[in-house]
Amino acid sequence: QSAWFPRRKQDLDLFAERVLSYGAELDSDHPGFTDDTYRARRAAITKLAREYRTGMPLARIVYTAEEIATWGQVYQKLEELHFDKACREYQYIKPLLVANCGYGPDNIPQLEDISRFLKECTGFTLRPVMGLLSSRDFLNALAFRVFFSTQYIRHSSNPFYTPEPDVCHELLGHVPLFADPDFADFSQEIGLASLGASEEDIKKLATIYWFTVEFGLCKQGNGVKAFGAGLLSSFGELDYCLSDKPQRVRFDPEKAAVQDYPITEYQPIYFVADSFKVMKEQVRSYANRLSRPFSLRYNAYTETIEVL
Ligand code: H2B
Ligand code: FE
Repeated sequence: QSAWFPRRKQDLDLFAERVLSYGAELDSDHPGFTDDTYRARRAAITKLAREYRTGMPLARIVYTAEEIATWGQVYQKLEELHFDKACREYQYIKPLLVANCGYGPDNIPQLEDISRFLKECTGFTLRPVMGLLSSRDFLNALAFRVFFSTQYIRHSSNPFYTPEPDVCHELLGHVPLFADPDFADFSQEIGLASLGASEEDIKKLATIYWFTVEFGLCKQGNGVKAFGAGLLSSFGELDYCLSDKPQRVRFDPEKAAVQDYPITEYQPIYFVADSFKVMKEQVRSYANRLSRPFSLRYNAYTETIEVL
């Protein structure tokens, strides 16, 4: 039998402490580095993530007026942009999140409410995380339809910038599409492919994740719209990605898997998917071609991985 990987949803509890960066500690170039109140707040919220175990209700955070104001600024600015740049699936789901999960400019929604809603839509759930996980740990969770989400918000000094994921990125960028059945299937497909994968294949899958879940575009009618969370939660790049400046090519997992990309500037190249359904099939057959000495099946009743 090859390397260990999570077989049961509870196994994801083991990843909680394995954060690569940030979490409770902040780097010296972080906007909140010299703000002791912000650091204490982060420490309190990340402590709850560290203590979380599968099956527990997700802690409710009472956000401060300052935090809600930061959220409100981001929320309103993005809403204007989403109107003609976000894919139709996003536009369809957003009002459902307003109606069911407390989305709005004056309220930061609670992970618990979102997680329950997503569970009813597609079986996806959220769990809190302290900060960035390794690609392997992060992708492995998707096999169980679990998305690791941060629960703190960016520093108020710069509402339109964050060097790391925060609730604005997770809740406005990622969450809506996990309510879409094809997108959910697609995400789980990447997760299943990552279980017990070689380092080389993890890198490829993480790159596919980057060019789809984070920075993906898709065809829509005669046009092209954004569905990647990194785009949907970014003011500048959402405009830029659909302008005539970057290159746009049809999504092909073989190509996307080995495409170089910058992480601190706008992408020079984007991949355009035909649809979530097509993208899901493409990734499924790509994953089947990766070599692994076993095959897997997810048992949704027991929430376990069966190794065949
Ligand atoms: N960890 C966390 N907490 N959130 C992410 O969005 C994330 C991560 N993305 N680890 C991963 C890495 C992504 O960049 C790919 C899969 O490497
Ligand atoms: Fe993200």
